[in-house]
Amino acid sequence: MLKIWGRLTSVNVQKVVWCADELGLAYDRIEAGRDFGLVDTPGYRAKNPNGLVPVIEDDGFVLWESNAIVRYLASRYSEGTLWPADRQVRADADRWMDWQATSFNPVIGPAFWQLIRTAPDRRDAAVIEAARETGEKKLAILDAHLATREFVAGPSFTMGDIPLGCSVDRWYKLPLPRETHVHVARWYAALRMRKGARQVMELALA
Ligand SMILES: N[C@@H](CCC(=O)N[C@@H](CS)C(=O)NCC(=O)O)C(=O)O
Repeated sequence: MLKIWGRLTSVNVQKVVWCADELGLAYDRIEAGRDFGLVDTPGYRAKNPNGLVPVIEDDGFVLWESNAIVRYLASRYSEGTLWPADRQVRADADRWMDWQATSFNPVIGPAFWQLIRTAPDRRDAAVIEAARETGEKKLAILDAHLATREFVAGPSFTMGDIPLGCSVDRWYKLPLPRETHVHVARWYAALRMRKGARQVMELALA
């Protein structure tokens, strides 16, 4: 059976769990990271020398890096659906996965750390405001893209929606004033309806 190591409060673990749930895969999730520890043990480090979550093991194949895991699961278990058959549609999905990891997540990360993981008396309002402002600019890019398509890679839900869906979920749950991005809001509402997204969407930030 597929094994997933990682605590569900990690946005990167959320991607993998959502993908597995979306695919209807049976899996065993082992708590790891932060309060659960385990990531510094030799056994875990042998699987992931970075000591980070998530990690999966599928038929003896060990893989870390959340977006690589989503790609692997989609290509193995959902060819033609989550893993689009058309090369250009697949590249589009892929592009938004990279954008999530390299452009959007690094921008909203500081707001998350300040507002959720830092005691109120130690928060830096300037860091929060900078993250909010840049986050809104990034969301405007996604909003313009979603103005002409239902999901990030076209009319169908693909792997490309999962990492970004997890990050946008995090963004919407942060206690921040927000600008309206109607297309992002419509897309996010559609994601929230998906059975596979339930574990992620129902979770409070921690
Ligand atoms: N690029 C990696 C980043 C993994 C990562 O930073 N994981 C964080 C949680 S989101 C982690 O393991 N933090 C330490 C911990 O939970 O103990 C990925 O996408 O998988």
